[in-house]
Amino acid sequence: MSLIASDHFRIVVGLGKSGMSLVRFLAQRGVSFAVADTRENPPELATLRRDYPQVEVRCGELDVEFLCRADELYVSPGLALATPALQAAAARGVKLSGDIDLFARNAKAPIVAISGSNAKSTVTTLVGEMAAAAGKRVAVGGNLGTPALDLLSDDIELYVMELSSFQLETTNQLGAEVATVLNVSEDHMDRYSGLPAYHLAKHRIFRGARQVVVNRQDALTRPLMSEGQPCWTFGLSAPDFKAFGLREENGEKYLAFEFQNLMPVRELKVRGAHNQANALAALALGHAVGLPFDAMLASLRNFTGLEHRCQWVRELDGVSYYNDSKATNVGAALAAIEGLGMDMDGKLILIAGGDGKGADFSGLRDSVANHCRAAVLIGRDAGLIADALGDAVPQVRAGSLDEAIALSRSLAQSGDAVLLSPACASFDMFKNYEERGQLFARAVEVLA
Ligand code: N21
Repeated sequence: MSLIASDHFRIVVGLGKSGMSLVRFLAQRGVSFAVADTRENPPELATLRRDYPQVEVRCGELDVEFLCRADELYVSPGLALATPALQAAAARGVKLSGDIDLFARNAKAPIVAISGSNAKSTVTTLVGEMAAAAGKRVAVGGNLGTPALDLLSDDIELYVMELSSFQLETTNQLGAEVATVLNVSEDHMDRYSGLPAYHLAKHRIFRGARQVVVNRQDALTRPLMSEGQPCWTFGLSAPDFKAFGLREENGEKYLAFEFQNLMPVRELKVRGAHNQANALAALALGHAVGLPFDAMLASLRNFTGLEHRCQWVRELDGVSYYNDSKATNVGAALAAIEGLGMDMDGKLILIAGGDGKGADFSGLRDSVANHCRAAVLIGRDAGLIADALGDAVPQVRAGSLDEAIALSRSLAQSGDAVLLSPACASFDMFKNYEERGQLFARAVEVLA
């Protein structure tokens, strides 16, 4: 049974992947709706016209009068809520919502909700694998993989959802069983007025949450809580009550819960302090929804990391090549530079650049100075990164990814690693970060 009254009219604004999932959901439930997109030829238009020829579609500049025919707009994460036509409709009483709001209203199983500037895909995947290992019928998706509405099914016992700040902006009530913002560092400054607005969007994930998980090392992840609301924490320090962290015993580091060691850190197949924090965050979330430790630890032991996330590609002439195309902001690139840099004797050749989304790149400078031999800069904002790095390391500009790889190869010495960790979105040169990563890996694999 749908919770939507069928005498209402809705408009799906933005016809991307989640827009199409909204179309399928609304059509299936007999809700009357139309579709709008600011682009003349949105990506899913052909699919829509083929599968739903009766649905009215308006492409091009948004028409406020048209939008005001709806009582609710489902706004795409690709469209800024500040768009004047959306604000005008809202001022005239039209409700702004999104696919996650609709998902939350219709989900009948507990939701684990995960946001953050970085590592949300990794932690979401981990919690999903932990739940599956524990024998739960689990659905995993949202910002990664399958759009939220396509996951809805009465068979599902647990939803594990990755949610972006853009998705959360249009989410009025989530009501997660447990919610977390893993970390907050600057991103998407082309869409937000500053860090406060971005932070505010992310913290909507806590609306109606029964339990929360907090990062002890990042105060910006801490929500306002009601008295008695269960709060679990994670961090690299030794854990106290209701906390996950690291403990050392006889020179061996352990993942630990409260005063109990769970597993030696060396049994993880993924390296670096940030990956230990990710494992601890996943344990905290899984524990909050009652997953047993044995299943969770087995999943952690098996996990080898995500595609395009600091992924080893090959070794050539004593130089390892890593694809970290998923690093679309400064915080992610820092985690990779620190994580890899700490672990090796040689130095890194960093390939960075692209669409910086208005970022301040000065945070890269110290880590690059400490761990890199050189920086090879690509894309639209190469100049901004060059200025921010200053004389931290020698730097060169490349006109293409292939040229960047060739230059990196010539700069690297045996024992070094070449790391594609752009700290930028890819949209100035590629379809998305996946394409950027695939082209990097392919080009590296065929080096003679
Ligand atoms: O892949 C990369 O290199 C960068 C990823 C980032 O920087 O984090 N992702 O900006 C936001 C929304 C992002 C990615 C996907 C989406 C959802 C879209 C849907 C509609 C994207 C754009 C639109 C555009 S809708 C409309 N008019 C990078 C438009 C619309 O122009 S992200 O967070 O009506 O997919």
